Amino acid sequence: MADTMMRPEALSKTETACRSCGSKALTPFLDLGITPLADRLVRQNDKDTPELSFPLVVAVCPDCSLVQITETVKPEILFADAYPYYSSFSPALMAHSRDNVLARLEEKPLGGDSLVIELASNDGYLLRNYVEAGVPVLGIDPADGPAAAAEKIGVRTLNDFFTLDLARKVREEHGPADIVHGNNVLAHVADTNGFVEGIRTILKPDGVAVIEMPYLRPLIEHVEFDTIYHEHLCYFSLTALDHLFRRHGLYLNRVEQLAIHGGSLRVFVQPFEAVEDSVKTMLADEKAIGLDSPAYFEGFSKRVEKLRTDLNLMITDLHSKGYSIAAYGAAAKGATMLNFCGLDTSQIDFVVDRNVNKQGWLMPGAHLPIREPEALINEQPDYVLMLAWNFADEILAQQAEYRAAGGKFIIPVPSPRIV
Ligand code: DWN
Repeated sequence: MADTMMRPEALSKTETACRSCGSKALTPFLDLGITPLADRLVRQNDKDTPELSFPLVVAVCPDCSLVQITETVKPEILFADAYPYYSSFSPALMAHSRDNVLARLEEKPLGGDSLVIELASNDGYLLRNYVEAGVPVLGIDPADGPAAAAEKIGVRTLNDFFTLDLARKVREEHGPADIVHGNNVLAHVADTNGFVEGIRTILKPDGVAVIEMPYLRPLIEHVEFDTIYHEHLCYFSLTALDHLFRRHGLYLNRVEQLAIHGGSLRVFVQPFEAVEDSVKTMLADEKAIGLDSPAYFEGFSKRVEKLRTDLNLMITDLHSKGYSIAAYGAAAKGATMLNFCGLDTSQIDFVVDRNVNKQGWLMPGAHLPIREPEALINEQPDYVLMLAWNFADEILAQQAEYRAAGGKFIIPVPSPRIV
């Protein structure tokens, strides 16, 4: 292990059983090495301190099809107080969330005696829309900063991890919920089964849980390997989700495919079975391509290695010709991209990000200094590596001035290309 890395055994556990069904037949298919924590930004004066780093190996369960990483890092390490992710920094995500709430309000008449709960409610980015509609809400989020920001805008928030114990307390003290939202959280929890049982615990018998998560199929098809990091323990297919929810008396009755985050699913889960065609069709499609079996994942690591080779060739060629290179998006996925491809300040001068809570810090591992987006205009680097490629359209539009002055973006997935 590089002397910049430190792996205290007590802070993580290597799993040998499937996180969902407990199978011992986990089949590894991708090894991204021992890497620092993608969201654990580094303070300037800590840059010479060895960073916490852990194995990042991806495996598939042949029994329930769940794709998962095999190392579980303690949550208190992963989601430390300085956890800098604030959803409200993305206008696209805010619009996406507002549309979600408006659609729910269309489908289900809610009023003053209703309750909507969001798990991992962050800074109130989604529940604020229910508050505006006069619907009582309860946010649950372990990150101090975002939870405090939510309270400031009138979103009542429990600053805690959602567990089965907390679910029982919430049901007792706040009552069951008509709607439970959970966006990009199911993949983050170490106790997957306890979390799902907790969802069932806080749902009304006629309630619905509306859960969003990145979808495994585009991850594999578009080589979105950088969305793999220690905070994301699971990578879901509909087949694996169906097994998981049914184990807890919850039924995946409806599914929508979404473009956000490189391709996501929005699943509608209820305590009664009423499975719609959207689910039957997607399950059949997954079976038809073999997404439910380990053979589908053979060869993925070769495609990831080819992306790394191609990106390194492009960056090295540009750099050797004297072009200046920066990056956009101090995203968790950016840390995986940089560290797996071995990119750092020897080729890339800095990264910009609109999240003011990230500016002034360094990216994990690569130690790119995080600056404000205006630095692209002020310094006009020749190229910018788009680490937050899932928001490429929004960012390219936002950076029209930089591009008009001749600046070019490198989009790394599914294969590196210059726009
Ligand atoms: O599950 C998760 C995914 C869904 O979101 C979380 N664990 C963390 C997060 O992953 P990420 O860090 O890769 O997040 P994003 O939202 O894909 O990263 C976007 C980054 O780019 C953020 O730091 C915000 C920034 N940004 C920006 O600087 N200007 C984003 C937009 C849209 C912009 O215009």
